[in-house]
Amino acid sequence: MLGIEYPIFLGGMAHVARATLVAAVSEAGGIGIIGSGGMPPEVLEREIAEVRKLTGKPFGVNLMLMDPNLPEQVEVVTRARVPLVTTGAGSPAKYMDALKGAGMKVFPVVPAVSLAVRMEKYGADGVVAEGMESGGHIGTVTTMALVPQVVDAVRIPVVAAGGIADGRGMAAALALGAEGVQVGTRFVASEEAPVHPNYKQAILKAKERDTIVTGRTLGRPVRCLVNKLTKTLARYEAEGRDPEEFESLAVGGLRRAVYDGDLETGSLMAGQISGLVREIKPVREIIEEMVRGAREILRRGVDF
Ligand code: TUI
Repeated sequence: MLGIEYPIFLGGMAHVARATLVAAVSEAGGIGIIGSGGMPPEVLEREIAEVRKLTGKPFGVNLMLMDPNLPEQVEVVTRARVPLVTTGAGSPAKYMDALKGAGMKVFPVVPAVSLAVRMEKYGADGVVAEGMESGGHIGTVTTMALVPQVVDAVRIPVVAAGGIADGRGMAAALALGAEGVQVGTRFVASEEAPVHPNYKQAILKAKERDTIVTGRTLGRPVRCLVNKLTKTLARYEAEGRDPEEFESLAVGGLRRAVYDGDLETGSLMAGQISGLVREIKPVREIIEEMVRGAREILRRGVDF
């Protein structure tokens, strides 16, 4: 459907999934996806042009549906006719006809079965079923439970996301009925990710219990590596403080993490699979190891 070699999506991570990383993933046979969250429309237009300069292979754009610039961003991707659009943090129903009308494949990211079913009705070409192990804005269901239930509920292809960082994770996702995987955290710790070294090192250092979800009480749950910021945010929530106090600390957190490498007051968004990530590697190596590992497991089978 997408003309790619391997069914591996780059998570459309705001500030992280920029042209260099996106092109590297597409060049290596997966599909890079620009994270347009927080991007002014003219910057998004430049990023799309930059990706096209770096690779002739298919790529995508993720639309973060809470972005204040969303209508203009939709115009940009529609005009550019990017091959793939994924969406996150809301329902893209309003934009579906415009996106489909421009001939693009649309894969909404969904944290629940009911949303997947709705998206199929609106004409989605596939869905990314994202479990709560993921970094960033999440739902409440784990990948292991969500993926097979979404697979049973829709007829369009399902891509599994959340907790996948190697060939074992990919094989497991395929065993659950997914046709592909979306990977975020593993690619943050890649050579090509335009991310401050402190952020990458923090992922390498993290163990499986070193993430926390904050913002649930405010209806906007976000998973990050535990640090001074998340500890304060969690305390504010427990104390039932004014949401504006929470917001004033959280705002700009991802920028501080990605660009400044601020380990104390940055939002180091990352998934629970961070504990598995021990080395910064080139994107091509990450993808080749993932594909080789998954194929080996699935060919060999498992004795029991
Ligand atoms: O969107 C993500 N992950 C993200 S977005 C993001 S930017 C951000 N920064 C600070 C605060 C909040 C966001 C960081 N990480 N993943 C896909 C995803 N989509 N997860 C959950 C959802 C979702 C939630 C509700 C999708 C649809 C939805 O629908 C509600 C409705 O309208 O029915």
